[in-house]
Amino acid sequence: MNNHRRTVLASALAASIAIATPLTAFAQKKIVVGFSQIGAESEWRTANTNSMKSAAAAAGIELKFSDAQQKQENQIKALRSFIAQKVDVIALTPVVESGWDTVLKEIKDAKIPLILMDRSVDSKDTSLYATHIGFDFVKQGEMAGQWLVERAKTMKGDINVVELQGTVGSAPAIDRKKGFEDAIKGNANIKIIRSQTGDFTRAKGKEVMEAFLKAEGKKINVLYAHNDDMAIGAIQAIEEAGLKPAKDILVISVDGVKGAFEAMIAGKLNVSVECSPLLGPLVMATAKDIVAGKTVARRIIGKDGVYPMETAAKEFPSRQY
Ligand code: GYE
Repeated sequence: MNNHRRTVLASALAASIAIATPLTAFAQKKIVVGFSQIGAESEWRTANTNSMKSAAAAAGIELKFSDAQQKQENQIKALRSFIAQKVDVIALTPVVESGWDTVLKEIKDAKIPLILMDRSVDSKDTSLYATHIGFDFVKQGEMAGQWLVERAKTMKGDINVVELQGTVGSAPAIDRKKGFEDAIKGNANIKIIRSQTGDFTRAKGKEVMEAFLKAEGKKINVLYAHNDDMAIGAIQAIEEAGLKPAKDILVISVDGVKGAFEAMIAGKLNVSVECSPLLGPLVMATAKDIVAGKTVARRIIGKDGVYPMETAAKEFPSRQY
């Protein structure tokens, strides 16, 4: 390129910048949200991640997504990197409830608004986050327990329950356990004879159910799983042990994912308590409100409900996740 052409191009470029600058100055800056997700342990989690990503795209928000592979330390690292990048809003789904105070204080000091999504923290200082968009996990456990209390009216003798807990120390595992126990409390014949974590995964749910079956065999009347994936894994273990899930052993779980509806339609799962993972649109709308300086609700509760197997076929076509 000769010198003359270079000069012409350079001045054309300068002119276009001069024209472009005042225009873009009025255009709205894209909101950047840093999102620390737990991982991909369940069908629920995958639906939740997809909901966050598609809602961000639809809202014109840039989402910085970080997968913690179930480790709190990875989440803390991701949060610190969001602070360093000066994102506009941080969204966090804390894998466990405890141990967040220090990093949440760092986020607050950096003046970055924080949205807790799905799971909660046990921090006493609620000023550390702008809002918690999540669920009443105790209520979900109660709904599961109430279903069993009703069903128990048609059963005789002791009702022995085995429980597959979610991730140790996580809000849904702690609260779904408590809610279920509260609901069955007045029924002396309903007993939880074994309770262990299955990490919210199919593989671990199957493995732990195999151990339960080995130890307790035909004494088991009911399985209560804190999520559908563990229930689906356990159903396989029940079948491999030559027993009929939902008949020889009643199966109760939480989430309401497609896999659970399929299992209910196949007559292998008795009931699933819904906990909708489709929080993305709500999170993005809230992030926009926060950036716009609007006051947002401190607590927003997602959709829940109870779906017994009898309703599954009718409901299935309209399920969104
Ligand atoms: O029930 C389970 C997932 O935190 C509500 O996490 C969520 C739970 C959900 O892995 O399937």
